[in-house]
Amino acid sequence: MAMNLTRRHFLKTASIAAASIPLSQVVAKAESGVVKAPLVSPGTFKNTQTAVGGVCEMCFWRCQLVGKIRDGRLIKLEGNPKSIDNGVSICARGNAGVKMLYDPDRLKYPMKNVGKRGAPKWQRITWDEALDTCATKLKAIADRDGAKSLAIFPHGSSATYPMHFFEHTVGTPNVSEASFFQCRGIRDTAYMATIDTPPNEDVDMANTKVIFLLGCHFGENIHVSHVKRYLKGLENGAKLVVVDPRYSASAAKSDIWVQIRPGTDTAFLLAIMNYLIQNKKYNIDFVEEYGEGFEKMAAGIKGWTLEKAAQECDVPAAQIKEVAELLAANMPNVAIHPGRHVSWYGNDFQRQRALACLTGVLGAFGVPGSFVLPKGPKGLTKITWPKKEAHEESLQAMADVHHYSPPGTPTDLIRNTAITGKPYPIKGCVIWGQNPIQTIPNQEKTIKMLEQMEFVMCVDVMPTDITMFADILLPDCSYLERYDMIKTGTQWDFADTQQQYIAPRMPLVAPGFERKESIWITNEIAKRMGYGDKIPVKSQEEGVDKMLAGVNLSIAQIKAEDGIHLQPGKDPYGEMDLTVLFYNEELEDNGYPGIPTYIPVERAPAGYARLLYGRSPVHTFNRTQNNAWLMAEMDTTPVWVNDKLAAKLELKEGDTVSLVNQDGVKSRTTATVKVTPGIREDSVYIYHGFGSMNPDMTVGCNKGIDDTSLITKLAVDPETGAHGMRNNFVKLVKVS
Ligand SMILES: Nc1nc2c(c(=O)[nH]1)N[C@H]1C(S)=C(S)[C@@H](COP(=O)(O)OP(=O)(O)OC[C@H]3O[C@@H](n4cnc5c(=O)[nH]c(N)nc54)[C@H](O)[C@@H]3O)O[C@H]1N2
Ligand SMILES: Nc1nc2c(c(=O)[nH]1)N[C@H]1C(S)=C(S)[C@@H](COP(=O)(O)OP(=O)(O)OC[C@H]3O[C@@H](n4cnc5c(=O)[nH]c(N)nc54)[C@H](O)[C@@H]3O)O[C@H]1N2
Ligand code: SF4
Ligand SMILES: [Mo]
Repeated sequence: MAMNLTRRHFLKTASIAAASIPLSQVVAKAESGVVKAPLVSPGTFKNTQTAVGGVCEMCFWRCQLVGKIRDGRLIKLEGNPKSIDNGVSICARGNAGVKMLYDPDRLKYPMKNVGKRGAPKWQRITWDEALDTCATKLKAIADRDGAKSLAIFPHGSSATYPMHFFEHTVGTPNVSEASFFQCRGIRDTAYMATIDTPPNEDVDMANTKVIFLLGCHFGENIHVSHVKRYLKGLENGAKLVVVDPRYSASAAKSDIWVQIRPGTDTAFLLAIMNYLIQNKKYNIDFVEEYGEGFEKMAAGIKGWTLEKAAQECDVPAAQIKEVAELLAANMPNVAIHPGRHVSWYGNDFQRQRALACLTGVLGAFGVPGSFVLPKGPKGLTKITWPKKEAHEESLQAMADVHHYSPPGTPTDLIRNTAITGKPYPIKGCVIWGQNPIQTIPNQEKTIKMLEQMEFVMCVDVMPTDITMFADILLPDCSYLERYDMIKTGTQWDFADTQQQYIAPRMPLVAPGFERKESIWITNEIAKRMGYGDKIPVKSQEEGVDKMLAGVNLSIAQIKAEDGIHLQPGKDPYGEMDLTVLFYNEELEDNGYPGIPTYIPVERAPAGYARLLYGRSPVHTFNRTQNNAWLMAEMDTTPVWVNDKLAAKLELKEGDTVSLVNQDGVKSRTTATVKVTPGIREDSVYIYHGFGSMNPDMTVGCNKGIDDTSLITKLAVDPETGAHGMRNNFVKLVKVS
């Protein structure tokens, strides 16, 4: 019951986000942007024209761009001056999109693997042969064992259209998006179980009195308009609380840095709430009006004294009290950030519930500086594949053992089913814009799953670790070469929200070589599998136009408006339609704690340190590892080692080390030590995304250490089935 409600609501709200449905366009001859008079001074870029309508996808924030074009080539990217989101600013990765576009190692033609999976030998083939092979193999498997014998691993805007084809129309339930099961799915469903809406990251940092970050490290984690909000808040004098075992870029700017013992954050949050409640320093009016089950939670967390949490979290009780007092003094204008990458320890749903409850205890909803839900444009036409009845005997049913699973199927369930063949075989695999080797814990298991497949197809822009496992490898257009999803939103600082924006992605240059867009690829496979009559749109361009028609706009109109349509917006503040479930009975009915509850995790065994990882400011996961400009900035990850630990291990700054984890897995590559008091003694830290093994990445192969290779132990979050990745421990082995 709870599960159904949750899932239905999730899908309902997710469809708001699906206003940003990705669509790709058909032909290699896509129009190469709209060339107009320069919007901004070309400066030293002489003889250039400005193409508008770019939307970045070096990460998933989708900043709006213009491109400087000379002789048909893109030479520079800039923020679109018309943008009320990122404005003229883009980050290092956004800038380096030019290098990705023209990377000589990029995929250029359809290829067939005549070697082995994992040790490929590539042979160029025609699109016809590639599409025929993909369709024939996938259809044969589905005809024999049912659609449930196919799995799809999608990510990014080019993957949504094919994902809907395989999920809705072909009918496979085995769909696993990295953004849910390895990233923010837990956050979304935990907030839904508390306030019935997923949070996004729209917490109003620009206008707040206190910014509260738990494991978010802005400045290293970069989403331009979000970082602008954060910096504006700091400029305006907001106090900053950062809870992080590491002296992160945010910790460096903080007023209070809580150097917490990893995995214990829920205890910290419960102690803050308990202190506020016991001392009547919470938002009594708000709780009475909007809260449900408050007394039950208050009674249940009574044992969480400052002293008990101090011991568990290894931080001073006085510091926990200081944080609580700061929040109480400034409530309700406090910004409790909900986080984004929250799949940490397998106890994460409870921590996210605690964050949402803390927001409720402070009444920090709907007022300036608090949790707000900015009202963006509505009414874009949805484009989707027709739905087939779901299989009864499906993994989705198994996924419902995790009653608060985000949409799709937990990745590990797909892997287990594929490897054991139980309750059914999974023999065909489609990977579209995801790199499961680098981003899903336990590589050995992922490889086992791939090895037992009868057919694996992969659609990507670069040769990466996952593309080595494809039988057929197809070259996608990049985000700079295609029409695509529509980015919508409101003014970034909420100060002047009379404005909303609608910005569809338009190509800045024509696709090179034989690269094709995902709608074309999907439709050609669909026709060959016998679904030609179900195709919803013929091309990306047609799709974008159709979506825009819902709000009486068109591509032509948007081009005339320099790539971004602006319209009057709505006040983001004001009363919210809200109930805060401090105690959630449905959770309890499904066998989970009804109030937010701390579940301890294993500590590092003697001689080992916990492996922590996070964002590098100049890379996006693994996807930028072959980018020459970004690798010139940072081509390896240092290993952060606490100074006391380093002294014990006789390690010096700059020493070269390998890492060996608790299961004896040794990093394939090495990295150098950074000695610092800015990391706890029980942990080491590396940047995620390094250590690629594909030799076709001539810039990025074997640079730095791959964190995922050392994450062999998987923690499954019971409520969601998402994967905790920070329960692995490593030894440092000095390399002479
Ligand atoms: N160990 C570890 N694992 C993690 C994380 C971590 O910090 N550490 N972070 C987690 C998080 S928060 C997330 S969101 C996920 C991200 O997980 P992924 O999305 O798997 O991450 P990427 O490394 O970006 O891999 C994406 C793949 O898409 C390809 N690609 C890029 N652009 C396009 C395009 O336009 N079309 C197509 N078809 N392909 C394209 C890239 O070349 C790459 O092969 O990883 C999660 N996993
Ligand atoms: N430059 C850049 N920016 C990005 C991305 C990128 O790839 N590159 N990816 C984007 C995406 S998809 C996501 S999801 C976000 C992810 O960004 P975040 O949500 O900020 O997640 P991580 O980078 O994984 O966060 C790592 C931080 O958590 C801390 N930490 C580790 N263990 C614990 C713990 O037990 N408790 C606490 N309190 N802290 C802990 C680490 O020390 C580190 O500072 O970044 C987005 N922004
Ligand atoms: S934050 Fe940077 S990489 Fe991400 S979309 Fe914006 S400019 Fe691109
Ligand atoms: Mo993410």
